[in-house]
Amino acid sequence: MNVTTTTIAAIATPVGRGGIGIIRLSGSQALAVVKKLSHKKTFKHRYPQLCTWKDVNDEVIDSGLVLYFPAPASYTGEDVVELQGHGSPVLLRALLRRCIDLGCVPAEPGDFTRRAVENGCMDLSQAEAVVACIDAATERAGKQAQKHLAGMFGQKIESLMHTLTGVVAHVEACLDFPEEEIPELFLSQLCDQLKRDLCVPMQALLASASFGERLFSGASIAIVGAPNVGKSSLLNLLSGRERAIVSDIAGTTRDVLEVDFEIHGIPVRLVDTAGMRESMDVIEQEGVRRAKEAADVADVVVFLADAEREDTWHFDEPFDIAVFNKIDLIEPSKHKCMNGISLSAHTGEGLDKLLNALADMLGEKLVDGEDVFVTNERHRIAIQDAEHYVQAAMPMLLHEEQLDLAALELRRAWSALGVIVGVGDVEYILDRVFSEFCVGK
Ligand SMILES: Nc1nc2c(ncn2[C@@H]2O[C@H](COP(=O)(O)OP(=O)(O)O)[C@@H](O)[C@H]2O)c(=O)[nH]1
Ligand SMILES: [Mg+2]
Repeated sequence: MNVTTTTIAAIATPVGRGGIGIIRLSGSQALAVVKKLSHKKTFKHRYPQLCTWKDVNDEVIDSGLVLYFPAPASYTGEDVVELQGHGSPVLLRALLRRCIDLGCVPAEPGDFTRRAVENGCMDLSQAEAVVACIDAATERAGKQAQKHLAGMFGQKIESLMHTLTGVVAHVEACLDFPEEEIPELFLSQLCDQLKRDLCVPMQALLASASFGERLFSGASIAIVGAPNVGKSSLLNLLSGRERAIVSDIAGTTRDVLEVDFEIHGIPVRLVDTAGMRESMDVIEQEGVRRAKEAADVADVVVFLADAEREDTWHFDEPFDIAVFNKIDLIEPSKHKCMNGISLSAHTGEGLDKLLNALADMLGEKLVDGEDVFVTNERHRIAIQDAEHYVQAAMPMLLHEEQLDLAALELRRAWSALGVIVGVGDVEYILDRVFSEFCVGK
């Protein structure tokens, strides 16, 4: 159990006016504080009870529902009480002040979830998922965050750690009894197991990271190309609104224009740019400079050309996908001559193909069949580290005199993964080793 003795309190609903405003309390004094506040002696467990909350002069601050979750079956593992009052910032602040006067401490950001981790109600990856759920910009990101919150990612990591423990246990046994001959094949089988049960799944997880991380941090796509090829029309088509001015006057778009939308659930910032051309106009020149800059920092650069005008088919700067627009104007037989995606920003033909290609570029293909992805850099780096240590250990396993070094590398891999779920105790692995092995053998 947690050693923290303070009882924390905070307004749990967002700042501003709303139908309901919630204050949450957690700690051993939570119920005592609410009893004083409500002038009520008993609270049924997990049952909403209508109460009035009074200030020091016995005047009503607000009224609402009290919900009491006794320890340990609560969010934090401690006694938790929720006060569900009116969503008024003024009343909520007054109520919170009263809770503090009665002995609570104002909670720091993340304090409730931190206590949940400290009390073993969730692992660290689940705690991170709480934030991911709240921050998810698309439904698909939200669904992925829910899987992490349910512990599916943490369980995957723990199962990798469990496999590592087993292998380390075997290696340690060989080290502990050097006089005993190690059966031929035994170590190479361990090596195979490391590859099959650790490297392969870790590599699959790592492959999911580019998509998984973008699901939460978003991606940027820049549309570049000659003037008048239909860049602004494409931006409007993709975003579903008439965001950019479209005209047949070359040089209409001079500034960099951004629109947020989503592709297959990935939050995307789409950047429309000024057409690349030599211009005497200083404003347009600046537009072209900014267009190049936007392309430099974009995750994906779409080069748009006019299917009718071969002079727009060449582009000097690097790009990822070539798209030929205005195919509504040319004969279908000619579509084949163009090396890229054929599109009409006017009719929408070819849009699905373009969206699929963009999603592929953003890593969607790599998560095919994967249920849970790596969704943040911290997890990715930890898995990269673990994989690196396992790779280092494998050849050592094949040399008996390097077995102790192999065990060390594998323990490092274990610790690297432990960082994800919040266990960093190397003693733990040793306990496991001895609990799994009978010393007398
Ligand atoms: N027929 C046809 N015209 C298009 C298409 N896309 C854009 N246009 C026209 O091409 C001209 C230039 O379009 P715009 O989006 O402003 O091009 P930008 O300079 O690259 O941003 C406008 O007159 C558009 O109506 C298309 O798919 N088919
Ligand atoms: Mg334009």
